[in-house]
Amino acid sequence: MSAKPTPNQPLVRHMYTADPSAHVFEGKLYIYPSHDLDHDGPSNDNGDQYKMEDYHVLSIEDFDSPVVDHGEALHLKDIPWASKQLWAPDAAYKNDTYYLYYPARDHDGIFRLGVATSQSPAGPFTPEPHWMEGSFSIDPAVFVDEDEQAYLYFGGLWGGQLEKWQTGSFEPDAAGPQGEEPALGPQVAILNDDMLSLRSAPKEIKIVDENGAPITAGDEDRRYFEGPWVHKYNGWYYLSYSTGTTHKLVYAVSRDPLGPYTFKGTILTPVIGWTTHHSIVQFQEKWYLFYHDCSMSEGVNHKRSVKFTELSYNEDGTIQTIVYSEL
Ligand code: FUB
Repeated sequence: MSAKPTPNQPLVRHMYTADPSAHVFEGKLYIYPSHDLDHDGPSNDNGDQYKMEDYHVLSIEDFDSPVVDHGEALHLKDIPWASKQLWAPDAAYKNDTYYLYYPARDHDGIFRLGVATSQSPAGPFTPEPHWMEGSFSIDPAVFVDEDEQAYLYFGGLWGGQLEKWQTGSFEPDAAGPQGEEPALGPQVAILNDDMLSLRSAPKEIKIVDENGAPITAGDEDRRYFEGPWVHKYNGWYYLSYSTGTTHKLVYAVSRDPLGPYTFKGTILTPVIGWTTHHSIVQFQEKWYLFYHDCSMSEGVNHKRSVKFTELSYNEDGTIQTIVYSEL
């Protein structure tokens, strides 16, 4: 048990948590974060500092009750195909089953996406023996639409290896596009009804500006880096993500879950810490942004803490920018 959930304060203080994916299941708010570990190992652009080995599921019944840590929901040692780095997960519900989606490096050091199942949103989760065929890179986010069709969004640059898959196979030395070239978008795949496999090969999502021109690789304030999240509001699909090097959470909108998406603006200005990663959820009539920062560790990049804050829309459907320094 932890203290009551307080906006813009660490959700829990007994461990470091990051990359929160929040969902309402069975009337409660469930949060699926990464679990940051402390260590003295290297810190680099390859993400070696993010050494996570397990997942804990957190839940909030209401804002007057303590946050519950449901304990270890899945551990690296129980996943036959994975060697290290259980990075940002997500969860979904369908077929009377809860699904936990997660990235990890396989035994060749290549990031893949795995899935595990449970009868409870709190886990524990039983992993499938192999990664999801056709998957690669990191940061899975699953959106189940009103018609029950599920979509898997994923992908992250640099340590997340997205730029190494531009030919359709893994090219260890491949660099991403530069300057005026179109930036790489996240990937999307339609999931089969079993929620365990991809119906179609993943496709890149196009993100364009207000004139329909692709966001370019050099446009680091707007280009996709990692951490996709899709939610629906008033019939529009909102794709939000981290810009990586400029440390913003931004969003783009579309009438089609597969895109193209038109860039709209900034959701959250840079937090303390290099990474910024989020989810957006409606709970008890209000909308919330779950995010993380490194305030509890006074700026140590791999010791992060999940927080939440209220999120508001303008009448025209745009999201009001949240200024981190004012929180
Ligand atoms: O937590 C490890 C990685 O850092 C995530 O997968 C990225 O989104 C970034 O938050």
